[in-house]
Amino acid sequence: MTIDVVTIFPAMVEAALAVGIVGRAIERGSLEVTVRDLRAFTADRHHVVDDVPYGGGPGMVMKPEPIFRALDVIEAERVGDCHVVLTSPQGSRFTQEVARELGQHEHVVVLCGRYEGIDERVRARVDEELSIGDYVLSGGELPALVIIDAVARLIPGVVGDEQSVAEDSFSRGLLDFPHYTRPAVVGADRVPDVLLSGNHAEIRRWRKRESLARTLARRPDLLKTATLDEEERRLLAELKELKELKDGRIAELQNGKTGQ
Ligand code: 4FV
Repeated sequence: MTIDVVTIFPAMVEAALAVGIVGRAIERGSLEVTVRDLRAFTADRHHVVDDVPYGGGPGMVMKPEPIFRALDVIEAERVGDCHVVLTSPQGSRFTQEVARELGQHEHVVVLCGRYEGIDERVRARVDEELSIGDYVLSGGELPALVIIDAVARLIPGVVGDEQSVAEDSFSRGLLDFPHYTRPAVVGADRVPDVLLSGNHAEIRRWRKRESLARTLARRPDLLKTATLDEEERRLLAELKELKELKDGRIAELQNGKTGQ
């Protein structure tokens, strides 16, 4: 898989891609990432990439021609279909599922916006617009790095232990279970005994239960789409019952307090 990143801050992107799991994946050739400086595709001696907005208003807009030239060069270089992604708050939400789908493409190009955004005519060359969340950043580079990191982790061999990818949060649509490491005791905090038991069946069951409990408490929306096995469905039913009991008890106490 190749990923081309088009940005006016190549050093920012290169720095993040030089370290960690993604950095190692690129070193090993599991993933080829090429960072393109948008200014290299300008035709004027000041390498201008932005201009004032038609219709007035604050800020600047990214000019279309340098982006078109960059896409022309990249698409000419890459044999086969290039899937062009624009990172912007107007995009559809980036998720683990989208990361999986993006990983199916041979060539992905990520356009990083800056200023108020890009000239609307560029969108005719964009296959997919992605947002990493409902907030406004100063540039599309961080979203591009988020996307590259999530996609890279799904490439076989990039994350040391495949199992950990398979068990990753969201890979099965649930929040992750709690993790512990040495020492077993910190102050008054002990690691749950089950994790020290060596009983792997019990440990797996405990992790499933914790993952479900955390998802039920923090992201019940995820339970609608999560793929649960028989044991998880049973555990979830128990947890929901417990939760109803607890909520019922809390309501009683509150009514008791207000004397209703
Ligand atoms: C963004 C987001 C984001 C908007 C204007 C770049 C900035 C600037 N991209 N998810 N949230 N982009 O805020 O993807 O051009």
